[in-house]
Amino acid sequence: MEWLNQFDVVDFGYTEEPIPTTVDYYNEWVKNNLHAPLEYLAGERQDKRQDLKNHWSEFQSALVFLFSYHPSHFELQELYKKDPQWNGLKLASYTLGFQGEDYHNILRAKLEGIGEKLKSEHGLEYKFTLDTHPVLERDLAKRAGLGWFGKNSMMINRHHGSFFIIGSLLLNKKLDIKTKTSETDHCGQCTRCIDACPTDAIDPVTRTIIAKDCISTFTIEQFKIDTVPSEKMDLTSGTLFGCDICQDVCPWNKRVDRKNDFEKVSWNDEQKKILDFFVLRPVENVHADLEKMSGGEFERFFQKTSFFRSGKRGLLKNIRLYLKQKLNILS
Ligand code: B12
Ligand code: SF4
Ligand code: SF4
Repeated sequence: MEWLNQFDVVDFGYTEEPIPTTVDYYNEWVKNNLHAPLEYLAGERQDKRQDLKNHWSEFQSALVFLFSYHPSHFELQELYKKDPQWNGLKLASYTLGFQGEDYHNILRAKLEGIGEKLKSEHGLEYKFTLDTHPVLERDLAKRAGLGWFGKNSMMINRHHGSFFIIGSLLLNKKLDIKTKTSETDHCGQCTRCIDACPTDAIDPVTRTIIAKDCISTFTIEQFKIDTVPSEKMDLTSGTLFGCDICQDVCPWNKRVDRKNDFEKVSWNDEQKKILDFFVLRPVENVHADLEKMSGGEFERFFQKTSFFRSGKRGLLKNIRLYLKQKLNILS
C-alpha cells in the first residue's frame, strides 16, 4: 500500500480482533474513578468501548494509521530554546502539526480519502474513528502491532516515538494483509515521564493517568469551569493548552530527534498566526487581547485551529491561572 504516503501516514497496521486486550485495565480505571471528570469515558460509552462490534456491528477488520506531528514538535522545541521573543508559554505541539489546523478536520479528510479508495478497490464499507469515537484507540493500535503502552500511557512506536495521532478505518470485510507481531514493552527501568510530570498525574502502579490531575484535562477539556478542581494543578511550566512534558522527556522521542530524518517544517501562515498570538509577545498582551476579543472575532481568528474547541472562556481560564501561579498577578 505504497499509495498511503500521499496521505502522510508514517506507519499502519491491520487487525481482525474486535475486543481490546487491555479492556480490564480500562474498566478498573473507571471503577477507581480515575477518569473523573471525563464522564464520557463511563456509562454507555464505556460499554461501547468493550468491543468494536458494539460500536459497529458489521466490523470485520481494522486498519490503524499513525499520523506524525513530530516535525512540528521538534521545530517548536527549537523555538522555545532559541527565540528571544518567546514568552514562556507552551502549547501542545499537535496544535502546530497538521498545518496549524484542527487535526480532527484534516485527518478525517485523509481517513475518508483512504476509505474511499479501499471501497472502490475492494467493494467494502468503512467507518472512520478518530479520537472522539467510543473506541480504545491505543489498544487498537497495540492490536495492530504499532507500538507499546509507555508508562506515561502513550502509545509508543519504536521508529516514530509517540508524537503522532492515531486514526483508524473499521471495515466490514477482512483484507489480505499480514498482521504485524505484537510489540513488546521497551520502557524497562526508565521512570523519566513519571518523575517529570509536574502534577504527579501518572499513577506508577497502574501506569494510567489520574485524569483530574492531568494538565491536559484542565487546559483542554475543562473549558466550561472557572474554578481549579485539583489542588495539584500547576501551570507554572507554561503549559497554556495541553501538555507534552511526559513525552518531551521520553528517550524514544529524543531518539527520533537525534535521528533527525524527518522533513523539516517551515511554519505556514496559520502556524505563524498561532505562534505570534500566543508565544512570541508578552503574556499580559495575550491575556488582554483574548479578553477584549468579541465572540465573532474569536471565531474568525481561531476557527480552523485546535483552540476553537476550548473557546475564549477556556483559554482565558488557563492564562489567568498561569499568571496567578507564575507571575503572582491577577487575583
Ligand atoms: C480521554 C483522553 C484523554 C484524557 C485521559 C488520558 C488517558 N491517558 O486516559 C486526557 C485529557 C488527560 C488526555 C490527554 C492527552 N491525550 Co488524549 N485521549 C483521550 C481519549 C479520547 C480516550 C483515552 C482513554 O480511553 N483513556 C482510558 C485509559 C484507561 O485508556 P488508555 O489511555 O488508552 O490506556 C490503555 C492502555 O494504557 C492499557 N493500560 C492501562 N494501564 C495498563 C497497565 C499495564 C501494565 C498495561 C500492560 C496496559 C495498561 O489499557 C488502557 C485501555 O486500553 C483518546 C482517544 C480514544 N478514543 O482512545 C485520546 C488519545 C489517547 N489522546 C491523545 C493525545 C495526543 C493526548 C495528549 C498528548 C494531548 C496533549 N498534548 O495534551 C495528552 C497525553 C496525556 C497522557 N499522558 O495520556 C492520543 C494519543 C496518541 C498516542 N501516541 O498514544 C489519543 C489516542 C487520540 C488520538 N486519536 O490520537 N487524553
Ligand atoms: S500530560 Fe502533563 S500533566 Fe498529564 S501526565 Fe503527562 S506530564 Fe503529567
Ligand atoms: S519516559 Fe521512560 S518510562 Fe516513560 S514512556 Fe518513555 S521510556 Fe517509558
